[in-house]
Parts: sequence; structure tokens; C-alpha cells
Amino acid sequence: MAYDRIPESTPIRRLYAADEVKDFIAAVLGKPRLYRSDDPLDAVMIAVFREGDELGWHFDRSEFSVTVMYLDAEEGGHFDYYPGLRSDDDSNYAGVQQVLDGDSAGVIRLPSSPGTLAIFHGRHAMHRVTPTSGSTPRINSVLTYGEDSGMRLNELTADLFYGRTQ
Ligand SMILES: O=C(O)CCC(=O)C(=O)O
Ligand SMILES: [Fe+2]
Repeated sequence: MAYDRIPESTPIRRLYAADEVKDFIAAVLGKPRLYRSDDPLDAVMIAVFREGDELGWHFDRSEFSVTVMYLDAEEGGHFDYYPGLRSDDDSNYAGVQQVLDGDSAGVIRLPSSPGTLAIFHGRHAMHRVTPTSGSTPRINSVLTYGEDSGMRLNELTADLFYGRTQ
């Protein structure tokens, strides 16, 4: 669900609007300052994982991501990550292949409950959401911050993620 469908009065929108939260995240990441996204669709989104939904192992293009959990799936829907599996200088294809082949050494499962705020380096930490099962969906939000002002998705990505560009 895109940002423009989330009412301004909701707690998640108020959390996103709070400079204290933005500055807290900057401090955790050791950055002098962060900006909220200017994207009308992607600044904050809500993701619902229903029975069988998953997100396979991947790296993000953005350096870091911030998520807030609302509801954990009845079963599965775990966030697994491997911190620093690659770096800007070293793609570590062999290490990536090991994890893809099912080697769980070095993989961490994030403890999660409603309200969990997660900040992770998705560009260097490979991560996934395991398949969910049961009737309770997994519901969370991704909050987008960046080091540059005026962040927007390009049209291709907006269409891919939200099925529309405005
Ligand atoms: O839902 C999550 O916990 C992670 C989402 C994610 O990895 C992504 O959107 O790239
Ligand atoms: Fe990701």
C-alpha cells in the first residue's frame, strides 16, 4: 500500500513526520543528517505478506532501510540477514552462493514483535523474509530516508512496486 493511501493522522505517518525519529536513525547510522523521501508513493509503504508470500534472498540498492512491524505471521515471515556479507570493494560471490545454497552459518534471525523498529544495511547485508503460513498475515512498513533531499523513485520502479507512477 502506497504512501498516498496512508492517512496523515495514522501513527506511522506521525512517526515518519517526527524529526526526533529521523535524527535518532541518523545517530544510529552515524550520519550527520537524513532527509525524508519526497516520493508520493514510496516514502512510507505498508506491506502485507499473506499465506505463502515471501521475499527471497537479496541485497537492496539503498544503503540502509528502516522497517516497523505491526503484526507477525502465525508462522514464518522471519527476517533473516547476514551482516556485511559483501562490501563496496568485495562482491563475495562465493559467500553469497553458500547462503543461497542453504548454509545458515552467519545468518541471523531478527527477533520480531509488533512495534519492532529495524534499521539494517541492506546493501551489504543479504536478507530475506521467509515464507509465511497460517491465517494471520505479516504486516509491516518500510520507511524511506536518505542522505540527499528530494528522493524520488524513477517511473520504472514506481510502476513495478505500485502499478502506477503517480
Ligand atoms: O519486510 C521486511 O522486513 C524487509 C523488506 C525488504 O527487504 C525490502 O523491501 O527490500
Ligand atoms: Fe530488502
